[in-house]
Amino acid sequence: MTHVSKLTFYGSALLVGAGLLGLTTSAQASATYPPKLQLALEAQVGKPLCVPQCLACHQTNLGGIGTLNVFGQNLKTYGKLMIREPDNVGAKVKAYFDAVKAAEGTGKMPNGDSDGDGMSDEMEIANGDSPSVAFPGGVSLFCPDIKYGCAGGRIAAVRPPRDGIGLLGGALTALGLTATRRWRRARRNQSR
Ligand SMILES: [Ca+2]
Repeated sequence: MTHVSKLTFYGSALLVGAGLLGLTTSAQASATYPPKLQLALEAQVGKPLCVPQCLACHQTNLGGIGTLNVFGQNLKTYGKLMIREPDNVGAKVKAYFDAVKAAEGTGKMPNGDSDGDGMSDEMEIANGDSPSVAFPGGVSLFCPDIKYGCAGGRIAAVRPPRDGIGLLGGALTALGLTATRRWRRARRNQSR
């Protein structure tokens, strides 16, 4: 690899790595939501729960705008739960389930069964199942990260994508920064 192409390669690695780290950071920007959601749902179902991941309300663990799953969309539509208001998660989650109870027997939305599989969101969450993925696909899907790390000997097949992207971003950024330092040192030595 020539000197110039080396610089281009390491520079690209730095940019891509920083970009991926930015992506990870933006996904984790709502890191306060999961524990707040855990408390709100525990109050709702009356039993201890895991800390739900972004998948609880989003289509992937990257989260982000425009990626709500059906349960997340129902929390937004009927509970008025919005982005960047973690302090209101408890009240908004309660508002959703209150709206579900108020609509019972009326045939009006919300019916409290986001994925339409006949089992209520509340019951699925209490069982650790996803309220967004119809039975049997959503069984034990509510806390996939927890299952990956410590599920009594059961290990999930793949690591959640957010971790992979974070590691890749960190590695590429480190590679780019190391190369930049080497290049500066080499230039300093040349100019002496
Ligand atoms: Ca359901």
